[in-house]
Amino acid sequence: MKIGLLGGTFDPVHNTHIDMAKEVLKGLKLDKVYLMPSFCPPHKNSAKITSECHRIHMIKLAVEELDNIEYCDFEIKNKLSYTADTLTAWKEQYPEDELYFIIGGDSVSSFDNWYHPEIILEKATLVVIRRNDLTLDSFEKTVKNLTIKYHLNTEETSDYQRRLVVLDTNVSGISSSFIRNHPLNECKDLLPVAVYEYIHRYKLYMNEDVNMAWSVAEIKNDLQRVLKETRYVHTLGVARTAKDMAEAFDINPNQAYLAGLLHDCAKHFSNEQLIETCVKNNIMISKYEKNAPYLLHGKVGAYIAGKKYYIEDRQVLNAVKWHTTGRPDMTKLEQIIFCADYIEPSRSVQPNLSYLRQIAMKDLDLLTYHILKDTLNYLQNKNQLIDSFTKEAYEFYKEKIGEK
Ligand code: DGI
Ligand code: FE
Ligand code: FE
Repeated sequence: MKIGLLGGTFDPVHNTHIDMAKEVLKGLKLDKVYLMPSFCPPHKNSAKITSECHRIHMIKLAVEELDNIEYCDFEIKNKLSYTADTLTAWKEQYPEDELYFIIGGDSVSSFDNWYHPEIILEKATLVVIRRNDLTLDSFEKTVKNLTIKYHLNTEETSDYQRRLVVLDTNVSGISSSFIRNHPLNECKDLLPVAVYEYIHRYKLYMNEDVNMAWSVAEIKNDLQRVLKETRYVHTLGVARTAKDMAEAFDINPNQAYLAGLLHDCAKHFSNEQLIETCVKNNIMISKYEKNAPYLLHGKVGAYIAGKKYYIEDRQVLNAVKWHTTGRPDMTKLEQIIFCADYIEPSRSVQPNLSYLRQIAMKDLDLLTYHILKDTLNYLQNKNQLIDSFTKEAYEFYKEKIGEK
């Protein structure tokens, strides 16, 4: 077997690692390329390194859907920290394997100072990845010096030992430390999707001095990614309508826009996912919600807005939480999101829409009342169980407009 080995700490694994593995696999026609995290002795510097199990898990996620690129535990299992030892042990266990040890162009200058470089070169072909933007004279010089010093062969030959191959590639020059030191949402394009989500879920690399907040533009991008297109268009419609209404009723339009954007941020969750999220995070599920789990997308949406998008504004989170059922005595912001959801421009099937849109900027309580009334009618016709909050909200606003 012709085997490529890509070593490193992988803290975290990122797209450049994957691209390097792909280029070598294809370029040198190897059978496999292994991503092999190095063993870090527990006493050495380990506080700074992310726990081994996270690093391994991320590699497994990154290679999951790739052919012939795999995770390899050889160094970790055998507690090997030096490449020379690793390659020696590998050749003892698998003498038939033809090894290719892969390093980035930036590591080539320090290679001479590695532990027993001559052993490495005896056991494997050294594959040096050159990026297309890296045409440093020093690179050529270092390669030349290594070639002379270790009597390396740079030509294709049947005797693969003591060989160095420079592979010209298009891979980009990102590093793990860049990812560790930047807000995660700026690193999205640098990471396999599953790795990005894993880092987010386990809150890895959450540096105090890194501002983790998402901009409105980033939230929009993310919603566009996760929601179906019609749902995303609806979301933009609610945000815009809520902003206009906020201006009409004299509350903060930015807050309304944000709440509108986020109100259905958990709408793509399945019923099972909604329930699972509630159970895992101690979010109470009422008997109505048990009966119709999609009602939970408000509550779970508020949770996601806080956890994923780092929204801390309680008023915004409550507007998201209550947008489906409503509740008695809502804040103006809650009423606006509840109503904007119903009347935004892409809605078309609800009855009375033109009347509701007419009064939308004039009388918020009247609008709320009509929407609750129409919703109750609709649900009664469909023989659906009605949430007690919806009912109570209706009674509350019926009485409130009666007083006027
Ligand atoms: O998420 P959207 O589709 O934009 O809108 P939404 O969050 O208002 O959800 C709309 C659905 O929720 C609609 O089919 C009516 C339903 N709904 C609202 N209140 C209740 C309800 N369904 C039940 N079973 N009980 C309620 O009290
Ligand atoms: Fe909704
Ligand atoms: Fe909605």
